[in-house]
Amino acid sequence: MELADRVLAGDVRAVARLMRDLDDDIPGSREELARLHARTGHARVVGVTGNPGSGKSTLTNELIRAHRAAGRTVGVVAVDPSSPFSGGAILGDRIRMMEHATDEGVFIRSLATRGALGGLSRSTSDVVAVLDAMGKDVIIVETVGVGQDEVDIIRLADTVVVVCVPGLGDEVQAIKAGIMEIADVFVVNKADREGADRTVRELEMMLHLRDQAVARAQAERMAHGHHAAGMDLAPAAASLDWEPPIIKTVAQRGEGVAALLTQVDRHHAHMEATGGLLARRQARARRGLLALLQHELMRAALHAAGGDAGVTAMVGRVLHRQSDPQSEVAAWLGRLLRP
Ligand SMILES: Nc1nc2c(ncn2[C@@H]2O[C@H](COP(=O)(O)OP(=O)(O)OP(=O)(O)O)[C@@H](O)[C@H]2O)c(=O)[nH]1
Ligand SMILES: [Mg+2]
Repeated sequence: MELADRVLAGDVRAVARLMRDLDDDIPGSREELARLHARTGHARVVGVTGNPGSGKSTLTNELIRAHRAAGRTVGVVAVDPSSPFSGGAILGDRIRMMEHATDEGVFIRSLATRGALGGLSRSTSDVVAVLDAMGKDVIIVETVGVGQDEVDIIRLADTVVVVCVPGLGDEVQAIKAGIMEIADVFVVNKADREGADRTVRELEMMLHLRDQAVARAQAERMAHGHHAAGMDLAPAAASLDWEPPIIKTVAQRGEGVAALLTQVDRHHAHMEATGGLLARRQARARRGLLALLQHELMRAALHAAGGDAGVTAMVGRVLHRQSDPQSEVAAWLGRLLRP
């Protein structure tokens, strides 16, 4: 039986093998993934993001438990960027999620940063696709919310949960930039600590400012009749028809997790009813297509250049003024398009 068929049959060893092959870019693994595509699109993808140590893994562990109690199967992708703050996170995640290791309804996969972060975003979407195809009802993607690359990863999700902790006004400021616009549900975890209510109020205030900014931007777009270009990669603007709820949790004790799950489910139902889910998945498919095209183009281009040695030869010619970059690239494109 082909690997893809074994994945569809729920064979966990085949699943692990395909994920590894995709990661290592083993020839044939992309074709296996392509064969799975028709069987994907059923899982709900939930992103859990927030600063290092905010309790994402502890919360994910509790979410797994709650989903399992509701009879849903769960896949988890824990993305560990090469952040100096989260050293050893993967080991920690393993330990924290150990209780689910023997549960057939749960599959957990950690991804470490290797090479470019753009690659990590592709690996993450590959893993999500495999988990989806093997029939997992819910897929949780845990990633540290710091840079643009992590924002790209979290945009794989249908629902984004942003985890904050009390007592860090600066932290709330820091998440404002990229993550704020993509948050569907806020969690103030470690609510057993002082200042949780103040953090809730700060978030409420920021949401209010955000609403005003979104309304202004929408009015401006209307006034200018602006339409997104076909290759536009910008995220869909936050919508005003969903007010992100703020949930206090003590993940360590499982407190507030039921309320969180209720809000995540409510968001999903809202997205389905309003067409937001389709729009988000459309944007995701577009990004995926373009990212794959870029990847394959670069691979083909490198091949057409004769590999690294060919590129080095071009660099030499440009460096020693025997040629210019424009002519080199024109000739290179010629070899790529008309081999
Ligand atoms: N007091 C308190 N501590 C918590 C709570 N939730 C998690 N922790 C602790 O916070 C620490 C970090 O928790 P993790 O779940 O590993 O946090 P994380 O966000 O996954 O961390 P990274 O993946 O390294 O970014 C651990 O020591 C947890 O036991 C909580 O509700 N209250
Ligand atoms: Mg973690």
